[in-house]
Amino acid sequence: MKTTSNISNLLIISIITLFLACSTDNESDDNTISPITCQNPDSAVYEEKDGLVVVEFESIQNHNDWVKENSTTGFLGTHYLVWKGNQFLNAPGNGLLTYKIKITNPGTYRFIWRSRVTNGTSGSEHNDSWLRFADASGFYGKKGESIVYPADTGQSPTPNGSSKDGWFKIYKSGPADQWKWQSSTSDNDGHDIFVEFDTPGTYTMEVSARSSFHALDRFVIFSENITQNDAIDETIVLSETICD
Ligand SMILES: [Ca+2]
Repeated sequence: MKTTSNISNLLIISIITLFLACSTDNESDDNTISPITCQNPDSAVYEEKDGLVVVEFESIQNHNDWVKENSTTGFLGTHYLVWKGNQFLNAPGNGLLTYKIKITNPGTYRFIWRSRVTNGTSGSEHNDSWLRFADASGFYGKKGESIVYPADTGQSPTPNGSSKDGWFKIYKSGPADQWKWQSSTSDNDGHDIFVEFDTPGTYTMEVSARSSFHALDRFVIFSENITQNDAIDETIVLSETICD
């Protein structure tokens, strides 16, 4: 009996601990929501709400050799992530960041990140990283009527410049010393990035290192009923995290 009782107590304590770990209300007075710490870092999921996903890059628990910094001013949230390792100009998948996104409103969404160059004065160096949505129904670049698909997915055409294994090289243009909302693919022919989610479910967004000193601050994924200006509004409420 005593052993059974001890086991019961342990079970209850475990359940309460799990409940607290997953249900803590971290919303503060401003627009930020502190990231929930899931016992299994891979179980954190960002929830789409009303066609919008807004995530601080630094909110991920496992940032896999990206440096979490706050020394370059003008970032949003508490930090940004910057890659200071080797460059992987034609080798996506290194320094992998994985963000799980729970979609409840299927449809076509646009993707934009806020990033900047943190080394030197050239706006066209240290200005890109890799992006992939491998399990989405569609992932492509669009400029007017022109559509490009990531390489090695059996689709064509593919973008100018680097693309490999379903990954797009995503770059920003403009001055080096400014944070900017821009995600373009196809060199010298910038196409905007779109993702299609045909059914409700949890999808995986992956980012990996390409150019050193490219810093990632925040990303948004937004449906066609939301304007870009509304999506990138810096006072917008961040997506909630759950431990799935
Ligand atoms: Ca940030």
